[in-house]
Amino acid sequence: MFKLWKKKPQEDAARPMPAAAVDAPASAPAPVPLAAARGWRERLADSGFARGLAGLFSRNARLDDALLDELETTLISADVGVATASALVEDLRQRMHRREFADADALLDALRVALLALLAPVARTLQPTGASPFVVLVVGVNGVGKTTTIGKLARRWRDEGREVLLAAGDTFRAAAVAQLQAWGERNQVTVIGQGQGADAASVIYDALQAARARGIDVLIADTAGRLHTQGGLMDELAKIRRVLGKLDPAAPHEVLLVIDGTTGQNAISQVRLFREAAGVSGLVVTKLDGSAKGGVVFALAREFGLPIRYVGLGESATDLRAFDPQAFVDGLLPERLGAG
Ligand SMILES: Nc1nc2c(ncn2[C@@H]2O[C@H](COP(=O)(O)OP(=O)(O)OP(=O)(O)O)[C@@H](O)[C@H]2O)c(=O)[nH]1
Ligand SMILES: [Mg+2]
Repeated sequence: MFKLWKKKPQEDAARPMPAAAVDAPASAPAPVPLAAARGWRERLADSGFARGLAGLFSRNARLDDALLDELETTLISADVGVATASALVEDLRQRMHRREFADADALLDALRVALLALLAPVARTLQPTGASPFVVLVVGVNGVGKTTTIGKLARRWRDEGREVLLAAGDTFRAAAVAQLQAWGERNQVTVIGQGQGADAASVIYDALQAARARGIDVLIADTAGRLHTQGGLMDELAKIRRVLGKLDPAAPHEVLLVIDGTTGQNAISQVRLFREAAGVSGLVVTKLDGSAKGGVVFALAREFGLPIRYVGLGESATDLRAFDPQAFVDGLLPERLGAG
């Protein structure tokens, strides 16, 4: 969906820029209820993790060292990371040798418990309360799903009865403002922007002032995608933080780093560098539906312990889920083996 906003530089240049503040029309179509969203297992079934494990256990359900060797390889190829995969499998191997598992089903259960234990410390949901407005700054490398995530968050929080305002802090591309505006219109949420070439920090500062004046509950600020290796652009994030701090020393109350679930181990260096430059307080892992391998979530959990706030399981408004380790792990692992 929303391919309209895929990057087309020639069109960007020609697109007229919106006025300073664009109020959404009241006649937008009624939203689909969040309850209509499809299940985690269905969305995660194509991931490298789910396919790898399903294949492994259906081929080789005998409990032996070969199964554990293959399990380790499968976890590593699903982006879990060498250190995490080895630690998980070594523990299972010792327990197998102590005859703790009656069969491969019992091993699968133990793997499920171990994976859940890895995720438990990072399953901390985001409640945009305790400040008014609660300011969320969204950062990340190019194309990871920042703007889409903001659209989905706006929808979620508006559905919860909060007043939401969006700041079009991606001033690099003309289409970036229009893309945010489209999400705003769809969800009856106002977008504050100044258009291409404006100073991102000043757009977001203005938006915070407007949010205060209007009694807004949550302000979500978009930013341009940037490579974590681009020092100058990373400095811009520090400037945005400083400028917001002039209006509210506690703002931003949350800095969400969006990670593309298909990036693999590069996600680790993204978190490291964005955390230094922008003080990341939570992660969103997108695109876990489709071709993602899925294992990077475990690598991130083990490496950083940063809360994983949400995961993206598709492109539409209802496809952003509060991170639920149980649903996630159950979606990745095969169901019991006995039946098959
Ligand atoms: N399948 C899938 N696609 C997603 C998800 N989240 C975002 N996308 C798609 O990823 C593409 C890029 O999303 P954007 O939201 O524009 O990404 P961005 O980080 O704002 O990009 P820049 O502003 O250019 O840095 C779009 O086609 C989105 O529809 C997801 O959870 N699943
Ligand atoms: Mg964007």
